[in-house]
Amino acid sequence: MKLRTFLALDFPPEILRVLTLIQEKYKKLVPQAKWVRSSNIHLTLHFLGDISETDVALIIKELREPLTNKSGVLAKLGEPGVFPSWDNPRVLWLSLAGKLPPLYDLHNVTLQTLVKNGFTLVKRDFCPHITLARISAHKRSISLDRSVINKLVPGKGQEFKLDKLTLYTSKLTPTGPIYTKQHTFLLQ
Ligand code: 3AM
Repeated sequence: MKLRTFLALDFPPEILRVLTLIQEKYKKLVPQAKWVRSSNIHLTLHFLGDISETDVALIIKELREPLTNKSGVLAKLGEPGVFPSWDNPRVLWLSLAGKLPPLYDLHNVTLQTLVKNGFTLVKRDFCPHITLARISAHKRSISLDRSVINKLVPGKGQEFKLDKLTLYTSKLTPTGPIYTKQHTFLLQ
């Protein structure tokens, strides 16, 4: 059986609550969007696609050593953004702010381990983002006013630590994806 797999950083519960409040504010502006439920919010580092159970176990084994004593990421919530463009938004997200070099380091270290073990990854520049909502391609295209969306983000906010890196598998269902934690690596 193949497992749809990705590697992501988990947010502390207090930040998930802040993200839910931000989603509530946005809901009035973008009623047609599908909102990511708080238990499903994370920061994706790598999407591996469908891989075997043996490969899931191999990744957990191979990441253990490079992640030993790795620093977590001290971050703040950043600004809102969309993929692919404000004229045709499909994904509404928040960026991360703060001291981000450890985040890029984690991205690189995990990338090198995955590539060394023969995994194929989507070749995109790493654009760290927290997906808040998705607008289905079946829905009529809408345009979002960047300045209005920007106004709803609460100031700079508190600093928090991302110190849990989890290998997830994801089952797609008509009511949304079901994510299962396969293993969590604790960072310093
Ligand atoms: O919620 P985010 O954006 O952080 O977008 C998907 C999600 O990340 C991404 O993997 C995470 C868990 O589903 N994802 C899904 N399909 C993808 C693909 N084909 C993908 N990323 C790249 N390529």
